[in-house]
Amino acid sequence: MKMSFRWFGEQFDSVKLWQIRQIPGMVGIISTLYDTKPGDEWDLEAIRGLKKQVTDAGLALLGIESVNIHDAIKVGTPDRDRYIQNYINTIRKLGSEGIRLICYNFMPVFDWTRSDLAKPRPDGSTVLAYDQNIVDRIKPEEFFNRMDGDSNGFILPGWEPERMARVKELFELYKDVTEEKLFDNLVYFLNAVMPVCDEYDVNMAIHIDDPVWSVFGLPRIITGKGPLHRLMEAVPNPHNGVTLCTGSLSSNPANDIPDIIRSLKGRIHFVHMRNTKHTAPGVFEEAAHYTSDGSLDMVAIMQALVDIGFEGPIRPDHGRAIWGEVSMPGYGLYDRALGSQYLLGLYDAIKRQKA
Ligand code: DNO
Repeated sequence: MKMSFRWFGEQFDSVKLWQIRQIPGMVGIISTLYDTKPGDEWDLEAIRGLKKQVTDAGLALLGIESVNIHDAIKVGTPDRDRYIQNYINTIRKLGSEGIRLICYNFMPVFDWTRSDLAKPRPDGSTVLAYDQNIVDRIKPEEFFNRMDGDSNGFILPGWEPERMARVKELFELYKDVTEEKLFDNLVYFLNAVMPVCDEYDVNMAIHIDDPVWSVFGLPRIITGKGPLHRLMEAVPNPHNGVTLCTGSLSSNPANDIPDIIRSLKGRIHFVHMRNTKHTAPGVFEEAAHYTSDGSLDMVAIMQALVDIGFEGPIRPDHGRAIWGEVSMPGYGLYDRALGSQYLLGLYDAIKRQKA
């Protein structure tokens, strides 16, 4: 597998490419043009510029996380085809630059959701956490301020202030969008982009909803094995695949992650690997990647990935804030670097045992 690191670009990230390059076994970067808005067609020169920065640092640009989807596409408004066309043009440009992976999500209004971005743990580190009881007490329009106030001054991915200023309007837009409708709109979108994905061999990899249940009454559809298979079957093209995010799936402990991995052989194009610790139903916090620090069996998960022959990009997902580092919550250098070493250690050991 290709160990990679999410990086938000020079302007937006506290972590530098040269630092990432010094992590043993790190070969790739997952990035985005952070200053584009959902629905925009990407600029070819800007894509080339990003790629050059990454390759000049001795790394490969292995994928984009995310090319975000405009609300018109998710809601299915009459102007959606215009935004789909922009998306197709962006895929073509990325493909022509040899970038073959696009991670995206299909969550309405809010991307990943947390009630706390700096929950202290007994060792003095802090982590992202979710508590449904807290979320239930907050109004959606106040939620952004809570996330933003806790973000160390960074713009959180999926929580761009311009969009969040329109939260009320967005809720209105989604008021008639049921889960079924959202699913149909996703299938419509995928069918439209598959031809260009075929032409350039670009994999679309949908991210698991996070958490995997409805938040603030908004529909969520990418929540576990059944829905994932339904989507894979609805658009059977192998370029329609999954970003297997262990942390998001684990928000529902009933999700058997090794089993889900085995069942999706050939359709997992990207892996986000992190550990979470569960304290009660609907209440969890993030943990170090190390298995005993959380509730997930990271060894069994890595074993399943090796068993299905997964060799694509994988990245350590959110890390704890440790050693006094100040970064975008979840996206510091230190703990993700540690996590990558644990994951590579598991991978090497399991591979060798199999050989
Ligand atoms: C949060 C991330 C998400 C993810 C998007 C994919 O840290 O896991 O923002 O990148 O949902 O589109």
